[in-house]
Amino acid sequence: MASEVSPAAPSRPFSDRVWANLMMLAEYAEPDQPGWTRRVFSPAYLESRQVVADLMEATGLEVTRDAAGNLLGQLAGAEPDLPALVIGSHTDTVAGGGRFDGMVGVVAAIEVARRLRAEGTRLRHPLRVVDFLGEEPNRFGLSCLGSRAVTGHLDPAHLQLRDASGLTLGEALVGVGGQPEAIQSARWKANSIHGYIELHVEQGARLEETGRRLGVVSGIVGIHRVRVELVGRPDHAGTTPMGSRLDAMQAAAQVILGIDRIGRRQEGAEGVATVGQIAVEPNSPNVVASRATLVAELRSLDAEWLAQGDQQVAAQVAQVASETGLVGELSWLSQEAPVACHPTLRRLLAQAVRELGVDPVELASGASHDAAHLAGLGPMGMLFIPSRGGRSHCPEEWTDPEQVALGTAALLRAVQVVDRAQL
Ligand code: HGY
Ligand code: MN
Ligand code: MN
Repeated sequence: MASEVSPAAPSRPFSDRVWANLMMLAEYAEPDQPGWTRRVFSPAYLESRQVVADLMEATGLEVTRDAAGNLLGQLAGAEPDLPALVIGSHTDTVAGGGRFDGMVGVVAAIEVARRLRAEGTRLRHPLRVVDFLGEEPNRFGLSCLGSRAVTGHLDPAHLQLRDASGLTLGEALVGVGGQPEAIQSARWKANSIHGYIELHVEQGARLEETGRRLGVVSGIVGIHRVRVELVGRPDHAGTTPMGSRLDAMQAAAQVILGIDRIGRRQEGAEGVATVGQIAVEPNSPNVVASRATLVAELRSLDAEWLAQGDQQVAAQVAQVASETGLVGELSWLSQEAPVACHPTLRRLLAQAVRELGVDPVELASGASHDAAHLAGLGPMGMLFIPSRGGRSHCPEEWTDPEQVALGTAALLRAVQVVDRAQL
């Protein structure tokens, strides 16, 4: 792990500096985890965020941390009474994650602020650069912590969520400089932003497949996450006849296949369904499993598809429980609706991209983002740069340096265009 802060020197060319900062940030990884893991609340995350704060400060931004642990850097505008134009993303990763998902948006946003200052360009609106706390799912079962908080949707009840060790989310927040008792102070007033623009890697292969270099996002999928508990009975795996078992592992296998089928149904609208997490007890080769806990998620751009999916998951679990004699329980961890990007902002982002001599493509996002929450506060738009092979949430996640540089240039142009626009 890197031990000292080394913001890349201001004299470096624009593209080199963004890349250098990205690679420098990647050094702050959890040593005992695969890939470039830097999960929210980990020591590596804490260290890396100090680096981000130092980068913001070195750029001349006024740096603050709010009660939700968000890191904010503000650049004054020429008309200080105008609402802020907000840019940013997140710097936490999934376990075994990569170096680009989230980080590109934060590092590029800082670079945009640096460029504006270096060129002596003063925006009309204040520019707010944000590194939102914990966008990825975490051990408390709630993602997008920081962006939920600024929209007022991180509730006292959420702060009582516990991890496996019994620690509450509120207690964990204290560890990253948050103040759970003052969580509502992190909330931004309605209509207090001019707009929000997030640059992100696509995490899919559309750009690469169509040979396009920049994408303007049309909308972001909704995600419904549900925890399924299947409770059976522990028994000796050698002496208990097959017909006398209450086997939670076997029931879990049926539920997993059932949820996969739900994702494969294509009735007009499309979606995906995934069981990406499972824990079994006692997790021993010679004991029939007594309990299985799965977390499944459904994603779609279609709210109706998601609503039907919820019902089908519930029916699936009920059927498996009744056929196997186990107890099956469901609890929805989150039900986020699909979100459309702001039409005017979409048009302006496309215009900004064209001004760079690049033809943008419009595409939907199958990944979710802090932007989906920010849409509740004002106009929201996103720019995508390519992900090699469409790979993401894995160590191989990759975007070429020139693509990162082009994305940063597009973000800068977009900020300048949107600053002057009436949204
Ligand atoms: O899960 C997502 O879509 C995002 O990468 N956090
Ligand atoms: Mn992600
Ligand atoms: Mn992300």
